[in-house]
Amino acid sequence: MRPRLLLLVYLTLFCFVTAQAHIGSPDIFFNGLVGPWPASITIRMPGVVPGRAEILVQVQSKEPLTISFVPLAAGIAVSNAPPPETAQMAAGETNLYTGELWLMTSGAYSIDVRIRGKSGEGNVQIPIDSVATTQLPLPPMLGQILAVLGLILFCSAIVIIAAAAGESALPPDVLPGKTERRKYWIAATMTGLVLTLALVGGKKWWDSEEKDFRSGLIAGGWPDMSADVRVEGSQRILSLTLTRNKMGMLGPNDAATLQPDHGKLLHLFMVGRGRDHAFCHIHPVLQGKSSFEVVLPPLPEDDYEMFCDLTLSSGFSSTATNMVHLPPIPARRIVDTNALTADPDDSWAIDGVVAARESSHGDTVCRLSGGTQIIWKAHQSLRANRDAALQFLVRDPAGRPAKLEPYMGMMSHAAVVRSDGRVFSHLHPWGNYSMAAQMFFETKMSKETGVATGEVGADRSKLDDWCGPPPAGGGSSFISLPYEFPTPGDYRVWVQIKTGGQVETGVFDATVM
Ligand SMILES: [Cu+2]
Repeated sequence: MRPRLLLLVYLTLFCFVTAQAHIGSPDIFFNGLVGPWPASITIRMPGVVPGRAEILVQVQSKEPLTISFVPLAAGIAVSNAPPPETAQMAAGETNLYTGELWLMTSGAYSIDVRIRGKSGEGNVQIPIDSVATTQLPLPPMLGQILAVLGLILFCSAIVIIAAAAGESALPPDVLPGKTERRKYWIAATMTGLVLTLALVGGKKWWDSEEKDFRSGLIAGGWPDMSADVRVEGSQRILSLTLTRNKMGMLGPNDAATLQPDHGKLLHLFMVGRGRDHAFCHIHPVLQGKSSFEVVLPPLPEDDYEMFCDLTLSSGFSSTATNMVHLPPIPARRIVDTNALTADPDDSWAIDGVVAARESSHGDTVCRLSGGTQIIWKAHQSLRANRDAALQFLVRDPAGRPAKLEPYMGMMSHAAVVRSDGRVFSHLHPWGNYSMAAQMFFETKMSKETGVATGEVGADRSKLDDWCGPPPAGGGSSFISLPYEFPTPGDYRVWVQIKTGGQVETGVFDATVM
């Protein structure tokens, strides 16, 4: 069998859907400058390990470019990375390049995307995760073909060995006698028995291998996270404990080695299940070896879904999830001498914010209680796995374009949650990957090669406030978030911006077909 066909059979029989830092939303999107060129990059995850990731690069350039990709595994030296794959121009396109890369093992990877042209050269590290979560079923047709081929092999082996035992010593044109026929049948019976035993043993081995694989699969967020709320004085304090799960990827002391993302070890998003759909984006602080604590903002009593983004020291990023019930806000107003200090970057959206129902017929306006408006620009109907058209304009209470300020290093942070909680994604203008994981790979690259990512001809300073191409009348009040909704359904999108020193959260409801 040719190696490619063998690989295909292997993939079909024993491959698994990959997990991402985000939940139920595996593809990765990047928007930013690569060298001197503004580029939008999409990485479509293969869904299996090993598997082929598809990479699409849209570049704003009139000159011919050479675009290449290299998969860098976190645990492998950059000098041992495979040779780059060169992207091809997509048929009928003028600035869309596509290519594929094999991801051979589970773990943290970075895709090094490099663009070369007459006006310069630049590269970017886009981190991705590769972890098995689901076993793909064997297609019935392939199963039937393999069963028939197996039966042919089984019968052929018996016939060949029996013929060799009974007739191989006979001269040509001499018919087998009684002795030869007896030898023939004894050999056929023995071969049948041995092959049957081998098949039974093989089935047992296969079943145990499969059981082993299944026990390591993870269907949702990880690592395991337990949550507890206690009331101290006038504060409600949420404690989170991250523990080792079946993946064994987080040990009792590993919390201390989490990679800070925008300066925080954890980014916790809480979404109320009740009528109010209250929301917060807060940053629990490490207390001890694996526990984190945070003062809860004034969220109403309700059951809350938690989505907690973190990046491990291995460059692997993930989202831990759980539910928690918040008790009512304590009525007492006393001065707490031991009160826990809230992180100044904690933010929330509670009463006073009405979710704006997205419409593809025109702009969708979310009016915030202070008068600020976050406007989702008019776009085509939303479809799964198509550009989500998340482009927003912010206007101040007087209706003028608002001057946006960086909030934790970004011009915007956004959270996307499907109504059943099975899809969660954390977005920024640069993309939906972990910035901490990107930093991990950029550091690895510069340590091992002596060349920092983006140094080859790229003007990194331009990235600091790059938010995408602003529309007419936009400018610094405009945000573009590269993303595609992964599946049809009802979604809620929280868009966070900072203006006038105040973090504001716009809320939008959208139905994706
Ligand atoms: Cu963020």
